[in-house]
Amino acid sequence: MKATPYDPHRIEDRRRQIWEKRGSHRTSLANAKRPFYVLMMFPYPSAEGLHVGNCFAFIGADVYARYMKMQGYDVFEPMGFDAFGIHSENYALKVGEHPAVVTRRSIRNFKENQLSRLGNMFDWEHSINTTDPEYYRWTQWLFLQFFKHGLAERRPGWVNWCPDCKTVLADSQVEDGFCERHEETPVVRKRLTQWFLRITDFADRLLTNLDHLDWDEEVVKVQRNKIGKSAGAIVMFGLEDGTSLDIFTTRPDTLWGVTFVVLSPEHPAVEKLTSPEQAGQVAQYQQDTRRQAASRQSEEPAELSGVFTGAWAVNPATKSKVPVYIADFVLEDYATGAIMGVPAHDERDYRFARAFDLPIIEVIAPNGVTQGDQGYAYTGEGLMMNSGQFNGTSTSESVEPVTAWLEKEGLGRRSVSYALRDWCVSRQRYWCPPIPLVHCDNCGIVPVPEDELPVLLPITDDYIPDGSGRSPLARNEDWVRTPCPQCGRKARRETDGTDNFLDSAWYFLRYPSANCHDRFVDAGTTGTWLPVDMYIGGREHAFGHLLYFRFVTMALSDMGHIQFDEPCVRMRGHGILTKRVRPDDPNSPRKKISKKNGNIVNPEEYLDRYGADAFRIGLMSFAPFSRGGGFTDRAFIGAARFVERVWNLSMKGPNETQPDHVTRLMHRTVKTVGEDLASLRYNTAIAGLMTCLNGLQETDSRSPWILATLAGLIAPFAPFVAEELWEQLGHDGPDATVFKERWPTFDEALTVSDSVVVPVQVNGTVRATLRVEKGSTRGVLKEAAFCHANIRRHVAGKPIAKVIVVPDKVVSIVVGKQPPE
Ligand code: ANZ
Ligand code: ZN
Ligand code: ZN
Repeated sequence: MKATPYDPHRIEDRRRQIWEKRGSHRTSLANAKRPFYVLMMFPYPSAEGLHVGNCFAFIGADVYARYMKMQGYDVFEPMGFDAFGIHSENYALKVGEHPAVVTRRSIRNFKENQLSRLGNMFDWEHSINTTDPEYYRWTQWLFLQFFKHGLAERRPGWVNWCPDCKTVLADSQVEDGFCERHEETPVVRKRLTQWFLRITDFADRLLTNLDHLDWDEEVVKVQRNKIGKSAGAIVMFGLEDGTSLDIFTTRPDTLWGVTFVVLSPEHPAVEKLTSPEQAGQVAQYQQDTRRQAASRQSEEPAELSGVFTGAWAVNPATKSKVPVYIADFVLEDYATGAIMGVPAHDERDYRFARAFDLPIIEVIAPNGVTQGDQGYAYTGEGLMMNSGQFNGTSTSESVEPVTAWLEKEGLGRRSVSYALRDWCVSRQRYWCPPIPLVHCDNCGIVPVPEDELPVLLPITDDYIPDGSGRSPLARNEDWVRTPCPQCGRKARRETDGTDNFLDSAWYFLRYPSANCHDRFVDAGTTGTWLPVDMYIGGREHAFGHLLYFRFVTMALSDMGHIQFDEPCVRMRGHGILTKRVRPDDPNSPRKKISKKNGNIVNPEEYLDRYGADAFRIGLMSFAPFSRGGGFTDRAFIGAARFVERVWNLSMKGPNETQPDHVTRLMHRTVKTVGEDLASLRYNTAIAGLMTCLNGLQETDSRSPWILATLAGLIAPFAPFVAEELWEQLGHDGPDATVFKERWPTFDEALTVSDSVVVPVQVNGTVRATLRVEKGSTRGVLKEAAFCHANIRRHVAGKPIAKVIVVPDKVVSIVVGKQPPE
């Protein structure tokens, strides 16, 4: 064997060619015995190129995929491009190029110059691009299935509107009331006719299924919160005109303490209720609150505002009349959009009552003793009082009997509310798949026949949004005018497109069927490969994408198109990378790596300098993969050194050296690194590999088994070098690869280190005993002896005359007399 110095680029180019030639990363989907689908969140192909955060996520997912492959699974690791949407479009508008042109160029750059260099097992034969008509044809088909099953509906609704994007935003694109892309631009609420997908129909199932999913805990927590299930009752408050108001409460047991009612400013009953004297003020207030950002959903204003409507409602329990207000802290689209005010026991209601000088009636008494007005609401437990036949009932068991009583008396009913809102999927932008519907004066809304899909997005230069609330496509008369598919008369196309979250809500279904042209998925392939076995991605998508794709899966399953109702068995979130804004200044704060923070990292630079293997190890070694952490150049220098040392040791070729303690070290490393890989603890795995390498180098242990095991251990992280070393070890057949069922095995009995007890003497007297690994060197023993507290005490201040170490037997220290002061 000819020893060559470590040259990452030569090694990686050669290996890449071999993989390419052999089709090593092409999964034979039809012949898989142990299918294992590893999915990672596909990127939007930005013009800036691949972000180092993407690299971190993709490499972390690939390390896992490669480990599973070495366990004997047929691993499918696809990659694609989420190329529709506002990101790509806004960039195109900025540089004045057509989005299609920009997108095509960005995808090519991502794929050819960047993704292909990471060393991932991407199966490019099963790639997708959401802007490809072959793909969005099925996105449109999907929309039609929802439409045909009554799960897509067009109705007016309050939507988040970014005046800069000039379009509707999804809730997940609004951050604290500002547009995620325009951080200076407050999102306004607009009432527009939009297309909604009825995700709320699935709220309960989306929630209960979470109990059985092996998903990232934090993501599950966010989903639970955002679905926000609340059990309570709807209470009917009578109005003067004989009708009644439905009010949702989680505390029907506080009904006797209600002293006012508040409606949201947009509540449909407001017009009818408002007295002529109050009409002016009410209208003014409605206008003022409408102009405010959607942020009122997230923050509680310090000052509560509101206006009296002039109307009164009847408390069904006490029959007393209470005033009806409107106020913007009551959300129009939550529960019934109306609340009953219980100032004695709800903090917000208390502040409202004090602001508007409304009575406060105590109905819950801690220990049965009334409190009087203490300057705040009593929200704790207690006994009901001033509540008729319920007096003395403990709050821990009061909700149920009060609800039963309301039902019996016909004054209310049990009810559950969800915080989850329907998904507004329509977008008034150009760069999205057109909704495949036609508006006909004669027939109403008519779907485009499925065999006429896709409705192609016309390639035109007239794509700039005008802020009218309508898509630029609406100006394209040639495109809009179309005969009605049903009656053939003149009709008009729907001009809204769909949210790009719809593209990404089903992409995982399409990868295995990427080459299936007559159906949205091939049933057989889908049966073999889905649901996804492991999904790795950012937790910031917990509420958006990760909920939508569960919903779409559930709906398709109910329609009978697929046989499972959850998209993936396991999901793990990864952390984010941070970096000092000024790398040379240790006081400079660490921030998420992003263009905005001015601490961008160009992955190509690192790939050029260190090669992909070291880039991968460096990226995976900063911090726990699931947490993320600080990016430093040092990690890459260390990683490159490590790979080089592995290379050099192996290049010396095998010898006969394999001491017992090294055997144990290897077995232990195989075990712990395997466990770390299975749990995505990559940084710990790398630390373990480094310790192992030190042990091998110290003893120059290079038995054939050691070298083969080492190649296997590093393979998930450093696939290029691992394959080369594997070949050097004699596996040079046409299909030889370290990845095929080659994860090293270990013997549990050999994973525990063999230890011995070594006495430490000072001037002939045993002063301590050390438990050390058998075969520990003189240096290790000496250091351990001098670290021992008792030994330190006995030698303190005295000159050391002699230290004799007999490995595995004894450490003997001879000290002189303490020198006089
Ligand atoms: C009276 C009451 C007394 C309430 C009390 C609470 C404590 P969650 O848990 O979030 O479901 N509420 C109902 N609809 C609302 C809306 N559209 N906008 C704002 N607040 C609304 O909260 C349910 C409680 O939030 C309901 O119970 C109602 O106030 C208020 F001591 O009714 B409660
Ligand atoms: Zn915006
Ligand atoms: Zn018609």
